Amino acid sequence: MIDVLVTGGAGFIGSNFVRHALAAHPDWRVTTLDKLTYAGRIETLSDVMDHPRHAFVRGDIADDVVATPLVQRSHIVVHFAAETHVDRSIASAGDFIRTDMIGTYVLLEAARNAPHLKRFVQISTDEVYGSVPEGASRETDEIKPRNPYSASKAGADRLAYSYFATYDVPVIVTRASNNYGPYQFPEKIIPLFVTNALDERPLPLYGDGLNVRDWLHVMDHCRAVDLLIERGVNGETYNIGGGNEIANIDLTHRILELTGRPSSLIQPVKDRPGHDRRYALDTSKARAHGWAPQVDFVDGLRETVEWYRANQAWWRPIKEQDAAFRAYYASQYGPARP
Ligand code: NAD
Ligand code: TDX
Repeated sequence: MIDVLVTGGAGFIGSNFVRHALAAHPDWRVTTLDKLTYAGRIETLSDVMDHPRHAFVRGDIADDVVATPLVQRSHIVVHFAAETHVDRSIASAGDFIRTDMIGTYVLLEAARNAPHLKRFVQISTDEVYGSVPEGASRETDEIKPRNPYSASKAGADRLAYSYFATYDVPVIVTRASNNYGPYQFPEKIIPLFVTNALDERPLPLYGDGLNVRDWLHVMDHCRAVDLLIERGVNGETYNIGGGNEIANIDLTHRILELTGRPSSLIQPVKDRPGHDRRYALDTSKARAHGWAPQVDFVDGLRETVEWYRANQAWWRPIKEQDAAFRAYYASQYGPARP
């Protein structure tokens, strides 16, 4: 059996990866290590909690007593755990430094002495390149992160590389574009706007709405990571993008169409400070290894809206009963309607 440690497996992408891994690899034994912060939920993994090849450990990646033995018994580490929301990093950066940088350092230190380790996947982000006014970022481009989230991710991204260059830890780094799909926490634009639209609540669009993101279906991301575990080259970095660039205002109109709601729900609000205008990735390197996104954005967005419509039992408790979420929402957007 191959022992695979997935950090952050109770979050959005990590949970989709755990399900994918268990289904695609009968010889993988998967351990999820997750602190269950506000963004991690045990309900997100409910269908695999009793799976015979899956174990769940609640713990902090920055706690070496918990994290080190888990890394040291693994053949593969896929490191998703992070603080991930740009707006929260702007409000308060401390947890981003602690988890994204120090937590990654703890895992990498453990990886230095892991006897069976074949692969350490550092899940990074297209945000490390900073705003890209034109063209598409290549892996060799300079990194210019511009907010505390992307700066902490850039630190982790390069720290992981340094552990390859210095200590031969078998690291690959992946930089994905904006993900969408089931189980995304309802503070990111797509789940926030879909769930607000379903409830006929305002959609708070930042600035002029012309910022562009490149959307990648979460399962296309999971398939890319899986393939690069097999075929990636240690020390290399791989961009993973969906090739679906769209301005936020156009995305918002599509969500309104799919939910059957009027454009009067759009509420222009103050812009995000330092708001990156555009991200875009050149993905030819990952494609040369045989990966290509499979999910068409029109279908993927429609299915995602349907998922949120059908799975209200997953997101309503967060939006309606979680005091911390409601406090965050009020501080970011003003008081929510009761
Ligand atoms: P998420 O916020 O949905 O999930 C993060 C998970 O990490 C949660 O389950 C949380 O409980 C856990 N976690 C946080 N701090 C932890 C700690 N100290 N110890 C253990 N667990 C901890 O995030 P996501 O959107 O699934 O992102 C996963 C990874 O992918 C992150 O590294 C993120 O930077 C990267 N990424 C995300 C996107 C995107 O569009 N969502 C795009 C590119 C890269
Ligand atoms: O209420 C909102 N209104 C709005 O206009 C929110 C939450 C967002 N936006 C805009 C800001 C961005 O231009 O939508 C765009 C997407 O915002 P987010 O969903 O917050 O994602 P982003 O900041 O692009 O970062 C995401 O992609 C890269 C993930 O959160 C990161 O973890 C990932 O690395």
